[in-house]
Amino acid sequence: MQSADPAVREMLDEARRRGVETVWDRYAAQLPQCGFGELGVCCRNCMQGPCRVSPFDDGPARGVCGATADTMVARNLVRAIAAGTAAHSGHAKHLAHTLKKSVQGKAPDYPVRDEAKLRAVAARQGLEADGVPAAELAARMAEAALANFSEGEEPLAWTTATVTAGRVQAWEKLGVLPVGIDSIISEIMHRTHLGVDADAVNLLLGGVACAVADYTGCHLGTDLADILFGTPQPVVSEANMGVLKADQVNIALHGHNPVLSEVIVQVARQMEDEAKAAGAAGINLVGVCCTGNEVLMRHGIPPATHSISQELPMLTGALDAMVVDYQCVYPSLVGVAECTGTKIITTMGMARITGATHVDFEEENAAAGARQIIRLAIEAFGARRGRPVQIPQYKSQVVAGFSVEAIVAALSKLDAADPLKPVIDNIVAGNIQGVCLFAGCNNVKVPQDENYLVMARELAARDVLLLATGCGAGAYARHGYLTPEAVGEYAGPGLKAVLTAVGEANGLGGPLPLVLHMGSCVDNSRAVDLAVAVANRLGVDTAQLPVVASAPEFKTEKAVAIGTWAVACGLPTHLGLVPPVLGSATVTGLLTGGIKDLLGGYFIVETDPVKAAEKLFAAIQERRRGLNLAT
Ligand code: SF4
Ligand code: MSK
Repeated sequence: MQSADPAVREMLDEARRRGVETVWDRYAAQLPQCGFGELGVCCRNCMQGPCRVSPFDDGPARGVCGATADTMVARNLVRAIAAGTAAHSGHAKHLAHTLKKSVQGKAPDYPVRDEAKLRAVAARQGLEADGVPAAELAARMAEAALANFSEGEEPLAWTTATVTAGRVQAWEKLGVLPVGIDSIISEIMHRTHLGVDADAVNLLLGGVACAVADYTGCHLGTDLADILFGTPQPVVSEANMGVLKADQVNIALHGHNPVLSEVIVQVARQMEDEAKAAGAAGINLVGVCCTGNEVLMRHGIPPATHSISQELPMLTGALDAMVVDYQCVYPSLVGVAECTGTKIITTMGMARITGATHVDFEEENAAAGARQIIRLAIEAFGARRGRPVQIPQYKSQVVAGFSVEAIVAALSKLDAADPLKPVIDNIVAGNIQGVCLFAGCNNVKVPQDENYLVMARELAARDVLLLATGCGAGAYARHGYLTPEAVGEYAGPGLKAVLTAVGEANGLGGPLPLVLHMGSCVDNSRAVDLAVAVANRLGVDTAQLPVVASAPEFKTEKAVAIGTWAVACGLPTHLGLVPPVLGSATVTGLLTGGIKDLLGGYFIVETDPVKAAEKLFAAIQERRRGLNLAT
């Protein structure tokens, strides 16, 4: 099975029928993939290479410069963390510059939409806010945010203000508190250059420091997006390819950064008449990947698909345009679009694809750029009239929008004075055994969504509260797990009672959804906020909580960075694929064992989703015992 999603399977049949190549075909063409690469024991870090080290005793044990398998594996891993950090923090920096342009009057389409969040973040970051007008405070916020990127003398303000005191101490002791996001990325590139750091343990500690910077970038990304565009609140929508509408101009918003997609959402509403004049019934925006998550969370825009199936909505014949910003956008989209008539529109100068239509998007002229993009889609709609359309009739109800603010507001209906008390009481009583955050992507090496679904069912039945972000949340959206109905099907009695009590206190007449959708990849920071709030309320560190994380189908370097900072935050963190580290027993041993003594968190590598759920539940039980809670 290539995918657990029936809409994806239907479109894969269509792709085969029409001879359209997809990610699964290209993966098959790559097999067998390089064994050295899979083990992490190849190196191209200088022009004397590429070098590879034999994992057995039948070949060279060192690269030309003398680098061992340990050095190569560690260097490769921490370079991946640096790349992931560059991506997340590049996204955050983009938002900081947008906020700065907004307050300078250079970006009129970006008012501060959430002054309450602006003031809350200012208070947390120690910015003087009393009596300061919102515009002035936003200017200070943009500067304070940007100050996290260059190299300072102190640990990053956004790091130390958002985690427990215990984490700050643990990271300080290990020397992994970064003093600049860009500077640690740069340092990693330096120390992984030929002839610099050749000690695997030291390299990995550098990787942890960079991952802490990645966490910081993610948190900045979430905070700034909320300030500019609003903090998500629960929203009802639908998900899967059945959300496409044959008689409308269908536009997919794909990538990560909401800077462009937010304006497209606003402008599309104003251009309905133009679409109707072209013969369409209206404009239908849909999401793909994390840009899709951003607009789902804030506007209820329905996601069509995620990650590895991103090529397939085009096969319906109904997708007029796919507008992309950056990250996780497959260059293959252009080839598929040639067969289907979809316009692929790139929008960022640093992320172009040969053969795509490029509209250079600038915050200064955001609405005009959005109009230009939507007009291209309306033109494509005109060109597709008369062509056959096959939209898979699959879609699921979705309840999303669970920011921490929204969760606390929902809980406050049970206890207005102490909103976290109901959660804590239920964790103590064992009605909620623990919490699992599902993060990460789909990966073509795993049947799409399958690991997510199996693990959610296994853990929910054991009364584990489930949170999700990124394409993991997308998987749950498409399969109906973000619904109250899924609680009845899969939740254990304790979890069901808690979700029902909160739902009913909020007038829903039933439970909250089985899985709480917290947002995009950067919004994993929201889950940390929740864990930190609970830890602080209990007077413990996050490394003691019965909270675990899982990336069952991870793919990107960003996911490697997130997994590493989840471990740094003290969480047992599951990986559903084997990362390229097995070529070094030292690195493998440290990541899955030794690091626990240093950080509390550690990696659990398990490709079988049933066993993975068992191992995560065992980790939750261990934490419960540590807190003297009943197991
Ligand atoms: Fe080979 Fe060393 Fe150069 Fe890597 S850095 S390619 S191991 S010589
Ligand atoms: S989009 S990073 S495939 S979650 Fe955030 Fe999805 Fe992973 Fe990209």
